Amino acid sequence: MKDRILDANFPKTADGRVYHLGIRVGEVANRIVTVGSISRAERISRMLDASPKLFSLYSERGFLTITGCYKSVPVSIVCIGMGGPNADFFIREVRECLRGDMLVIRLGSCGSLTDLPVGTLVLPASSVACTRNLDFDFASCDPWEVPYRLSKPVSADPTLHIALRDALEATRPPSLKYLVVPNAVNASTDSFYSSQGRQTSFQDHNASLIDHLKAAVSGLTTLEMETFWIFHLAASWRGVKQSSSAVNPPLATVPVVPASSAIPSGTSEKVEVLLPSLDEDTSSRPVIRAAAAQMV
Ligand code: R1P
Repeated sequence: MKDRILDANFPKTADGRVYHLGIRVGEVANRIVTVGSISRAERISRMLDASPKLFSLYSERGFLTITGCYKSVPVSIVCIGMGGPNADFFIREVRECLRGDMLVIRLGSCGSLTDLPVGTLVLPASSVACTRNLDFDFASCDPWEVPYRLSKPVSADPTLHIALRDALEATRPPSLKYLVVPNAVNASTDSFYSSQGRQTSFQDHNASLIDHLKAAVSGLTTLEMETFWIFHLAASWRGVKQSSSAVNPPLATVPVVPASSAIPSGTSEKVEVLLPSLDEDTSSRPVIRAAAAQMV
């Protein structure tokens, strides 16, 4: 990667590549499935059309972008690893490489706070963030601060949430045992350990955290580490007006593969998410639409 930085606000290489994902305009599609692991990305990418040849770039910062077509509709699979900071790199840098609408579905694994069976596919309609309060004195226990903070909820894009729900319900074969649970509430955390209530050798003051979360957030179903930040950035993008070159294909079609190792191999399903054209009026402001499907 050439490393001449042209703009300190949005660093790119001299040949126009964003600095961490390593991609540039033309290498990522408006419709994106984002995942956390390389093997999941590669497994999904095997469902893409044989032609045209897939574009694949594994950046030196560990992001993998695979772009191709599914039933002739351009789709990218982007592996972002784990956590809010990586989600932030992903949303901002992909947005910089696109014109028109950006549609993101995160397909990930999660912890369950209810008695849903392993293998259930949960679709959060909203997410809160549960984060470690760095002003709390974790060594001596601070009477003036709480150890964890809970944000207000941010919603998934309702159009994409409903399209994903309907597509999953319509294509789920009866032989598959897993449930699809829409309209759930998710909590994204800033640690797999402390802010998810795990007891380790650190003084995390989190023994009652899960009970507190369940009492404080009605409908809370899942815990993971990225969805809140994706929803939050989608909702806060200010957008720009774009020219008539920013026309999207009328349908979004994505393959979905169960993410959990609890799902027997060979049960992958292709799920078509059909959306109305979101940007037919090209004078309208483009949007970022984000939804998530998480396998318990
Ligand atoms: C932690 O093991 C990781 O698993 C979950 C969490 O959000 C976190 O990223 O999601 P993925 O399986 O999608 O990575």
